[in-house]
Amino acid sequence: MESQVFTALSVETLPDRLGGNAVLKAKIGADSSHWSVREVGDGNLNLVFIVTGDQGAAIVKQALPYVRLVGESWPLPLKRSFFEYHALTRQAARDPGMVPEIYVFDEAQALIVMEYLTPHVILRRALIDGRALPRIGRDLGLFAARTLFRGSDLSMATREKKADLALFADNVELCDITENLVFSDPYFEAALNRHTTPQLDPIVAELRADRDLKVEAQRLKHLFSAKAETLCHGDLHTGSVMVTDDETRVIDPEFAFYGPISFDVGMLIANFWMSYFSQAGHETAPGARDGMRAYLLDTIETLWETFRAEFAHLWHTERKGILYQASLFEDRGDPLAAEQALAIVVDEIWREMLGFAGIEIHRRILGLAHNADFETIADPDRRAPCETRALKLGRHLAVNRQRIHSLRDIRETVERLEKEILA
Ligand code: SR1
Ligand code: MG
Repeated sequence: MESQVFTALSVETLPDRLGGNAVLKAKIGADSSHWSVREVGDGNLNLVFIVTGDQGAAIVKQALPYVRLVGESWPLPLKRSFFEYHALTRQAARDPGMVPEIYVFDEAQALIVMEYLTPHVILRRALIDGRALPRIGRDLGLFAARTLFRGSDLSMATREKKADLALFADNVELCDITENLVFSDPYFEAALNRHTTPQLDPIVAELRADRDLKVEAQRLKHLFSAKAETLCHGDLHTGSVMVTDDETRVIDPEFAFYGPISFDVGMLIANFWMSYFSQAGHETAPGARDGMRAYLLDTIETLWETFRAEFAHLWHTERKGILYQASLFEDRGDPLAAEQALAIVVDEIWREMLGFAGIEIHRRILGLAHNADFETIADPDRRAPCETRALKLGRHLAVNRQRIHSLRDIRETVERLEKEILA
């Protein structure tokens, strides 16, 4: 980049501004006068361009100094691009091939030039369209286990982990978004909240008066802010995953922070349950999406079982950090102690994960940042029952998480809710 002063790119200025970049030219073609540029950003925060040259294409993602969804009245620091870059490099090392390749990072311009994933589509969009992707449960379960285990004190050298913790501790403003938008705003009349009204008004009032729920939401916020266990993606939902039938890639880790292992897993699984409840709003005839519904619940089970199995595998093969040392367990001829500790750790992840999932469901229906699964159901009378069922599941998960023992139990609850006749 020619200038150190941040300037937002545009479709018109991008070829001139980046035309001198040797790495980009080598990737897509040296003659920038032949580049075509499209702005395709549909997220809440950033500019995203596809730049196509004579030899190929690349993505240029640039942070803006404010929240795009809201506008300049909500400033947001450009340094989120720095955290995204560093999170991507760590995820690439911890689960190779699962994140886009980075070509260029320009900190002053808050931009990352990266691999253009094609013919990939956003997973959320594919699920809305009723596409059953065969690999995602396994790929995402592996990604979660590998990145979360390998970013923690179970695996990392403690000096390296503490240095990384200090680096990501500065991602304050993005954590602040989650702390407010996810854990608090849904449970009171926050200014930017919205919901399907008047259809959801009664259940919204009920949830906001629910003492047990509010206490659980704050306990989970406490975990989010205090349990700096591993480097989390921080915004791992189905809009942060790109897919084909053969490949799964995870994008957009600008919310990366050191938090609970359970956080990413809970956020991700919540989005599959929301997809499940949204299917009734997308099917062309009652029951037409039954196959999709079964696929979504199966995918959740595959994802969790894969996560659990891979986490256990890494526990047995890569537990080189300061926690639960083999020198205390296996090396003393007591492998069962390591098994006992593993069972306790996984059980804790399970209970926390359920809580985070419940809260994520609530915030996508009651807060500022909704998701397309429900938003694309145009008729509010059709959307509201889908959202109501999801809200009920969210409450059940958050409040009863200490007493829920298996995904089979949750499957029964989900399928019962789906059949419930709502007043
Ligand atoms: C103001 S940002 C709203 C949401 O968009 C991001 O994708 C995160 O999910 C955040 O909570
Ligand atoms: Mg994002």
